[in-house]
Amino acid sequence: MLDGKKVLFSGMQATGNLTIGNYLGALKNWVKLSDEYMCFYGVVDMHSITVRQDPAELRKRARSLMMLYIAAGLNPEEACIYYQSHVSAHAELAWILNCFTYMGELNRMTQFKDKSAKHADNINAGLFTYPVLMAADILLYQADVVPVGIDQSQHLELTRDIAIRFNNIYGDVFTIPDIYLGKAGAKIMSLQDPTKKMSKSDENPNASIYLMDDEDTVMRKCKRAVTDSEGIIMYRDEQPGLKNLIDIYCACKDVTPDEVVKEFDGQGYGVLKEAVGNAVNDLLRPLHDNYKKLEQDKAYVDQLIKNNAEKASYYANKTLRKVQKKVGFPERPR
Ligand code: ATP
Ligand code: LTN
Repeated sequence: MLDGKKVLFSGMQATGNLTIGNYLGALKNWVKLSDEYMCFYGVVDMHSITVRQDPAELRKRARSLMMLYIAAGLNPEEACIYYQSHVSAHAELAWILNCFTYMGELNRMTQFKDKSAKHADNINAGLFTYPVLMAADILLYQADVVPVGIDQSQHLELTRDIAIRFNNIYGDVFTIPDIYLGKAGAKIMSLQDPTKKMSKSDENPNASIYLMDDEDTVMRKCKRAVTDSEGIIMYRDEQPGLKNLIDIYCACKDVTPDEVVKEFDGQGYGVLKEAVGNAVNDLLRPLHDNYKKLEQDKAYVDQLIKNNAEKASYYANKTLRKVQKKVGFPERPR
């Protein structure tokens, strides 16, 4: 709780172009929950450098991500949308929490295993302690709820464990956060390999629909999506490509898989693919319009960046000071 309101925290890395997986799994829920909570949304640029980045590109992507948050429907005057690197408390709390996290716990993280396999030439300590920085993000704001895709649930569990461990030693310092998973869209799969998660860092551009793809590209990618040779529209694990298309349709239209199967009963895959393409385009159209407007208004975005960094720092520092005191750091002279 902060100022008497329940708190929501979430964030995304400024790596690569956002996909509809990011949107349906995370952003869409952020927008939906915005009114109920006091919200903090980080552009987690400090997490991004766990994988080597081109500096100019990272700066550009971070700004673009911030604008996408707003274009997707978050109100930046209500929700605190900010760059993680502008709030130094994240790094400071992460250090402290590192001292309350075990190597064995971090060794079990599947994202670390996946990313170190993918970036074998750069298995850096930041990649290993990534989840601790994520725990710091969440715990700094005393978040009650964290809406993320299902792939982040292991990190959330670890965050809870660290917070509980800390509270057991020092008393009630941190709120123990709950994960929030949306009903549909928590795991959108690759269009080219439906056994793999759709990911913004996939090398095959046809595997993902990017939020900034134009309408023709979206339709083309949907039509080319890998399905199967059964030819019957059903929602089951044995037809993963089809299941994924139905999941995308459900998440876009807020309908259930049963309803979709009924709607397309007896029709070919082509009809469903086209309907999915249209559903995605309907969803992306307003986002594209809003994004274009924001691009024109540099001063407005700059001002938000400044104001929100101050707002986030204010709340983050409150928790940080409390933690520093608890662990025994000397008081700061006033
Ligand atoms: P990368 O490929 O760089 O690891 P990513 O596409 O997996 O990135 P993240 O930045 O790790 O995306 O995730 C941002 C948010 O989007 C997280 O809440 C994550 O759970 C969610 N998310 C990412 N991919 C998907 C997906 N395919 N389906 C549902 N949610 C997803
Ligand atoms: N690891 C997350 C991004 C992230 C995050 C967070 C999400 C960093 N800090 C705090 C929720 C809360 C990911 O999506 N890959």
